Amino acid sequence: MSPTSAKSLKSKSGPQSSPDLSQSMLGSELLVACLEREGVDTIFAYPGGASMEFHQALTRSKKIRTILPRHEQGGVFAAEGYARATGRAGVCMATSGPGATNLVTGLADAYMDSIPVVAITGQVPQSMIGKGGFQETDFFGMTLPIVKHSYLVTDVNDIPRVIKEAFHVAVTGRPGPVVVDVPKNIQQQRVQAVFPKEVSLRGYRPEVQADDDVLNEILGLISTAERPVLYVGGGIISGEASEALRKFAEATQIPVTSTIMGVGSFPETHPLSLRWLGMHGAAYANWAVSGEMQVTKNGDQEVVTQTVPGADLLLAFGVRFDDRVTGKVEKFCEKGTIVHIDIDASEFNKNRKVQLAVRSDIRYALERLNAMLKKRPLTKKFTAWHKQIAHWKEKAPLGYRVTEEVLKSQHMRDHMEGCADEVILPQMAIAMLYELTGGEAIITTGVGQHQMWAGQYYRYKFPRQLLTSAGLGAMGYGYPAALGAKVACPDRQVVDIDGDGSFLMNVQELATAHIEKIAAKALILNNQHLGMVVQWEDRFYKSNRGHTYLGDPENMKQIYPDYLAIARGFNVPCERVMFKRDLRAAMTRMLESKEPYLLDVIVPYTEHVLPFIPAGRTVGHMIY
Ligand SMILES: Cc1ncc(C[n+]2csc(CCOP(=O)(O)OP(=O)(O)O)c2C)c(N)n1
Ligand SMILES: [Mg+2]
Repeated sequence: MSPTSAKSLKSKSGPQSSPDLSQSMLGSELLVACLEREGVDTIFAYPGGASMEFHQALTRSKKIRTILPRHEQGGVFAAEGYARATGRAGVCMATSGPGATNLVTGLADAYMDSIPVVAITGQVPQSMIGKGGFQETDFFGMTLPIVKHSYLVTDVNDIPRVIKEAFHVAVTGRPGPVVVDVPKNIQQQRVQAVFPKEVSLRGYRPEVQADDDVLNEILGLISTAERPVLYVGGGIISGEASEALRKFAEATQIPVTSTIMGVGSFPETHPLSLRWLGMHGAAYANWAVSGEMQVTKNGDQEVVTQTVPGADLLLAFGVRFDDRVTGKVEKFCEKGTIVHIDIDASEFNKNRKVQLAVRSDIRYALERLNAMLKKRPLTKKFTAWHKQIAHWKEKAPLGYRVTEEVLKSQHMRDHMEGCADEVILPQMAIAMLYELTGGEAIITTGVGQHQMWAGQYYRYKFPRQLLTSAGLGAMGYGYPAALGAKVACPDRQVVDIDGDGSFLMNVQELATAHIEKIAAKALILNNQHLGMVVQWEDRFYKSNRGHTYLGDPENMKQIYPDYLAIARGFNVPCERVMFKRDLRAAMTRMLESKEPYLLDVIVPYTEHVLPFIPAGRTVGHMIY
């Protein structure tokens, strides 16, 4: 068998052909062949000295579309967007050193939100490792706390096994990011390809199923409960358990609240939906879980007492009791029995002690529960509980209005030219987007107030519809994630609802969108501020502005930066809207565009996201 160099491959079968697997190949070609075998159709890859061998091999792949992001962080966020939209592993690649370190935020994000990502990085040649050579960083070591698993490939023959394992680990059990670091000399070595058929990882058994006894116990708890609530999270989505959850909720008539990660796992338009809970969640969801509370003072001491009881049974499925959900954790569903089902036992009793912890694949558990309920239907209807919840929904619906603060704001003086009734509130713009897209769009977000409003004023009907950096809260996530989602789902409308601060953090990805013809839209709710930090300044720091203004202090009347000019530079169409009367037509043009599109909506910065439970406080402290 004659060795096949990249050059001879090119001359034999043209630049687009795959390497012939019957012949020996380069390590780099072998890795690309392995990716093809995993069904990878897209990779977000930025080249450099230590990874250009891979890029050379990628130019010859017929199956993989290589997208060049304009920053590695854009690439890993796009891979995450792809993964969140599909459930398949998102794949990104970077060179050693700065290329790899630029991936770190995205890996941390994928780790926090349990998103399957495979990140392939070039590394300096093995002979240079540990010598502090040009662009050497210990990427394996650096990322250890933020990956599900990682590999430093030290033998070219290991590539097929490593890649197969990497994808298996990323998507099975509790999903997460996997790093594969490959020294350059290994990419350049010749090898005879041998592909393993199966993966066998000692000690890794991601498939776990609850036994019937414990599931029966759960049904027993439901039958004796008066006020049960389902608290569901991202595990329902990654576990493909939405359909089973809907059947279970309908069979038991138990109301459902979700975490932000769980948004869409249960249709928010369903009568049993309590929307999402936590710091900025629906008041009625928080009350349903923890009860209504009153805070009184006893000298210096605060006393929190429950005035109306909340859930007496909390079914926590595929969640992790994040502090943004629980607030002061001792008061979270203080008086209820908690059943926690999760695939990852390390979450049990980590943040909140529970009465019953069950390790299981959530879809299996729900389907089994549904089968049991079919045989022995529940007779209870929880009528009084539903009445109480209806009362709470009436007492504190989500809502917004033009307040005195808005009318007196700098925004009004500088931009609105006395047209007070033409002001666009950020919530309004999102509600309009919901209407104009029929609630069908895939939404991504940045991080901040706009993110919370995107959660509140768009209603999500299906899983993988809201793609947001929840656990890490990484600004700059929105637009690159939208690109990844749009590449994965080209027939869907994909809109990034973004903040002016967040959007600017990965603004360079407008180039990727234009050059790669990815028609993801960006709706910027431009308040010229780091709005969420401003909100905290207003509430806790007497409105003293600590570097939260993003505009030009010497010319506050001007909108800064000028996204119209920026977008022009990228050849991306862009419009700016300041007055309500222009919003609908502009948004329609954005949605109808077949190209990437930017809509810069100028909104006041004075709005606060409500409801609001300050960090570490209780439902009794909720402002709504
Ligand atoms: C990378 C990063 N840096 C800083 C923060 C802290 N932070 C959270 S929200 C926020 C303000 C975001 O501003 P913008 O994107 O304009 O959204 P807005 O709140 O105004 O809607 C900041 C600075 C963060 N979450 N991520
Ligand atoms: Mg802002």
